[in-house]
Amino acid sequence: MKRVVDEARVRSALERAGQGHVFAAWSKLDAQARERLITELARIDLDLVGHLGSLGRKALDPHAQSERVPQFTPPEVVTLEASAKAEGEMRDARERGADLLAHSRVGFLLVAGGQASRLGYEGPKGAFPVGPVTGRSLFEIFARRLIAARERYGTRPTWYVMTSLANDAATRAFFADAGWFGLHADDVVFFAQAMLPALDEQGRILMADETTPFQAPNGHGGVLSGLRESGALDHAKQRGIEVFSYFQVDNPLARPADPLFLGLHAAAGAQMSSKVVRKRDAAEKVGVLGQVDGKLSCIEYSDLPSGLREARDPSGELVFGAGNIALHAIDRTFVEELTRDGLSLPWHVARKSVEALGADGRRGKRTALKFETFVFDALSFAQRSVTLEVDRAAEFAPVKNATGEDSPESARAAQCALHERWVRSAGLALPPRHAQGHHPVEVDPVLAEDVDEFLQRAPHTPRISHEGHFYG
Ligand code: UD2
Repeated sequence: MKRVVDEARVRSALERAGQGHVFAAWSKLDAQARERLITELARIDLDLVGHLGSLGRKALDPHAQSERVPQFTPPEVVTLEASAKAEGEMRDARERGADLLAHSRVGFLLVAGGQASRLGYEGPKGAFPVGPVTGRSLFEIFARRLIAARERYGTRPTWYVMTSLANDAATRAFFADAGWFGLHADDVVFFAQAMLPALDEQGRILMADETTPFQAPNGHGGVLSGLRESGALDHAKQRGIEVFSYFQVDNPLARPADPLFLGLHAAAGAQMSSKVVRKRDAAEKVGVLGQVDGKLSCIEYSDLPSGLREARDPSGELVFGAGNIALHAIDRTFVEELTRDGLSLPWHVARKSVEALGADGRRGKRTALKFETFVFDALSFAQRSVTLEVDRAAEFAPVKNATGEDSPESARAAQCALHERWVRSAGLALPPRHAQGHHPVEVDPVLAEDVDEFLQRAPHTPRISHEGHFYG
């Protein structure tokens, strides 16, 4: 009885919203399939869908594009040169960051809800094997970095892992099978980000099949509301966490327990800070940090006018060269403020080709509009922020594509190149070069996270295998 009432309510709401087509197959469905469809549809926020539909139409309409080009200015960056000069200041910041880590004031926040479509990998992206000698997964490498923090600072790291509906169960199972990589199960907190229906070019809900609306994760900006809605934000507060160290699942060189960055952020009284690397060249497709109409933002590659993209300062450096590597320090209280009355980050629309039902009811390639919010859009709400430039070779080797640039192969080569330098500095022997040109060496983060630690920590006898030399 109850379901019939719900069905009538859901149906009339969808019809009023101009979305009645989702019932196209109704007469062919059995009772169970009808139940499934109604349950799925009842979850959709139709006001939001209406809003996104009009945003989508605007994004597709060439006449509706913004008439005014915003004012772009470069950000203030703590550069590598400046940090070398201000040695005392950096030492103080490092101590402050170490103190935060030692008192378990830092929560590690990984976003792993993406769909890894460019990589073309079936499982959760974090399960992808990327350790050049050990074949360790991205998740395991990150876990080793948290264990390194536990050992260095005598702390108890809490790790928040954002998944999405598509990979939540597989991610949890991967961690459980691996015994949480040596962390306490209690200290790893999973939460799934929200999903949103994808729309066609007319703003109608796309159907993946006759009973399932096509859904996609709501972007990494969903981490902020996800923290609150899942209870993870309260959990962090109860644990005395003051700042989240945010990182993305695709970068095996990400160093979420970096005392310098965390200390600079805290010393500046910042709400949200970022690490950047100097862009390889003007054409590199990463977002850059910059001021947009006086507000700090990350400017996506396609949004920066080409003249500014190429512009260089008198020393020959790119004016907009602070490439975003998606490592942020975000205060817990800042997340609380931002999400208190419902978060309103701007929506970004992407046009993608997906397998879905067409107006004829047949499955095939369809154009979908997907809607996402981006975490870095929260930067413009921060009163204070630190932008720290770091060495790309030491901190950024993302796995994005199946081959070529930013692929598993380039990420493995970058890890080897970094560790090769440490091994050379210690005057140790290297294994023969790999067919791809690098010496296959890998250093466990628990042994060393930089060259100084590598030089300090003995003994240095690698485990030698067919795959290369492993120091751990
Ligand atoms: C991102 C940045 C780019 C640059 C680059 C550095 C955006 C839009 N662009 O490019 O400026 O900084 O990274 O590596 O971010 N994710 C979720 N849920 C989602 C979508 C993504 O958890 O709904 C995660 C995903 O699992 C991954 C990360 O966010 O860890 C990056 O997502 P992406 O691959 O869409 O971003 P990308 O590579 O286009």
